[in-house]
Amino acid sequence: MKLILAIINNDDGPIVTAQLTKAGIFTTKIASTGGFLMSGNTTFISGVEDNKVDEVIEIISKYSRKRTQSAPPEVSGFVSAASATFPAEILVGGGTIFVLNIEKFQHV
Ligand code: 2BA
Repeated sequence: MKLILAIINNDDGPIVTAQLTKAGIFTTKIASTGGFLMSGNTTFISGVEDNKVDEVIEIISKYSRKRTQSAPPEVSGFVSAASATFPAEILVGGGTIFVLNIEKFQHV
């Protein structure tokens, strides 16, 4: 069994939730904040059988769009100090997905 943690854009949260549920995947959504842009994103937690991992990744990939986001002034300042060629528009997403082994799962 695996634990999937997936961080996606808030705007894609509802469609990803709907599609995971439609596919019979149990999931928990957590409101999270990106450390770099300091803006809200959505983190999904799903415990799934090994043979479901690829399907979950496929759904998240399909419904999480890449988008550019303007860096807020504090990040732009850091960015331009770090490198003159770094854009103030930052490419975010689609999804950032981690797959972890589950040692034990109990639903009591
Ligand atoms: P944020 O940390 O707000 O990052 C937003 C976007 O800013 C990132 O998009 C990436 O394009 C850029 N970025 C992040 N950290 C950077 C840095 N130190 N220097 C330059 N650019 C940086 P994504 O890579 O698509 O990440 C979207 C969100 O996923 C992140 O929001 C964060 O909440 C999460 N994330 C991404 N990679 C992660 C990781 N290795 N561990 C934990 N969370 C991660």
